[in-house]
Amino acid sequence: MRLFIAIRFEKSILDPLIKLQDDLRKTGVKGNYTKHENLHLTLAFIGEYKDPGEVLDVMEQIEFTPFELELDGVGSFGDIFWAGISDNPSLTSYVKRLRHELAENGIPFDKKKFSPHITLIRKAFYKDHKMIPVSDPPKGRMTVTGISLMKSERGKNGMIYTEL
Ligand code: 2AM
Repeated sequence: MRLFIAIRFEKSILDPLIKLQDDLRKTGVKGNYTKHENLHLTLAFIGEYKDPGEVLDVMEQIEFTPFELELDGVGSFGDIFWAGISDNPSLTSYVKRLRHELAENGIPFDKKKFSPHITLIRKAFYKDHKMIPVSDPPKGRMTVTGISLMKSERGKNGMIYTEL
């Protein structure tokens, strides 16, 4: 089973992200737009793993206190276009403890540095321009009250993410 650990969003964050996607589509930005129900912030990518119960047990051991999450700007990694979030020590501290506990318990995960981003478009391109045009970056905030273990499967119409 392909697994990752993520924050799922409330309307206050989803709506501005969806509005930006709609605006970019209208402007003529092409690419593989993340479906609304798939928008999330990944904290750790585990990949193929046999036992999600074991991962949930580890997650339950980690102290968690609700914290605020706020959108902040947009950016790109190559042709991946994303929305960013404000500097967030509570999130950074949680991710550090999460990854430490995964490692301690022998659960594999992608060790790339944590660069919080919300992927909005893959293979994004806009005519012959280098930059994706954004005049009004999305704004929104929410209180994160829980962290989700997600399963990822390839469906007939793209990826299907299910919370476990
Ligand atoms: P991305 O949006 O930057 O591609 C499900 O694939 C989620 O896990 C996505 O948010 C994806 O990030 C993230 N992820 C992190 N590392 C990954 C990896 N090595 N392979 C696939 N997805 C990864």
